[in-house]
Amino acid sequence: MSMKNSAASIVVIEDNPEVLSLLVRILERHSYSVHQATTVSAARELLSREAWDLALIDRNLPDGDGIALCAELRAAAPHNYLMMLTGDNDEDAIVEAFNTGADDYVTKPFSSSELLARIRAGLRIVELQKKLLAMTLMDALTGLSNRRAFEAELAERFEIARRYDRPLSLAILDVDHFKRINDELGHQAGDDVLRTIARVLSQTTRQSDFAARVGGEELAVLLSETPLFEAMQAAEKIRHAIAETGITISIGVASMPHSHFAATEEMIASADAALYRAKQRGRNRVEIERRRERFARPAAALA
Ligand code: GH3
Ligand code: MG
Ligand code: MG
Ligand code: MG
Repeated sequence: MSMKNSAASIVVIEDNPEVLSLLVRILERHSYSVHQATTVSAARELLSREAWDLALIDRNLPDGDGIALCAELRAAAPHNYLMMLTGDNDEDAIVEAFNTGADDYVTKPFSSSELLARIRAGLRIVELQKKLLAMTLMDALTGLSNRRAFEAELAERFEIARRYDRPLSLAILDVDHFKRINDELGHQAGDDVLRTIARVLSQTTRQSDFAARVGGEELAVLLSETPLFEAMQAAEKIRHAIAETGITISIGVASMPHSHFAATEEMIASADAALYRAKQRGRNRVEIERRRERFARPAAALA
């Protein structure tokens, strides 16, 4: 999402047609993307459907109170900016609005230049919050997603794959003898290697794949709509592309519906076990999980 004025999305919730068209005109003239609703229920529907940054909310609406809507939106959209714009300038109403979730409160009649200045100030906060949120999901060294982002993404994709019975694969990558690289060339060179691997990984994976740095020298790729055989081919392509740079990695792959995983932890454990085998069998190779049946075999049969 762009941080520019031109792309900021503002929702105007106002039942008075004159006020509504005036607001829309002012905002559009300042290049905001504007959506409008004239009732609480239409606003609810619109705000859950559209991506938006800031809402301008009237108090007296035909089917409800804008302050109550404000409280509702605060819970659903903690990072968006909520501005009351109402003729009600009663002190108790103002305090109530702020207490239940409003970020600003402007009374009618309003000055359009002051309103626009308040909107710009509000959008600065929205921007900052977006940047902070992005930082909590990004790995600073490589620019890839971090472990926290990976866990959230895996949970979401795993749920979708299970619910709709779609294939999903997970590849876990680990740099071979990385300790040696650090010991012989220094920690800085080690960091450069990780950045190179991240770049190659981004270049060799699809837009719909999700790559992350999940540990010191461990990375993971989620491949949606990708069954085991295709995931192996993708992993082999990644392994080969990285080997071309002079460093090697080992990869473990787990896949559903090839295996039945009850939870994401099982899927990770399976890819980890495959990775461990890849290391044991000489490194610079891809190994797949052993198939997991829906029912575990008796312990004796495993020995
Ligand atoms: P293997 O092939 O079995 O994976 O051997 P390895 O040496 O890669 O594995 P090991 O787990 O023994 O060592 C991983 C090393 O990765 C340990 C640590 O020095 C290094 N490492 C972890 N995170 C970072 C990092 O952010 N930067 C750098 N430069 N090194 C890191
Ligand atoms: Mg009204
Ligand atoms: Mg490791
Ligand atoms: Mg390693």
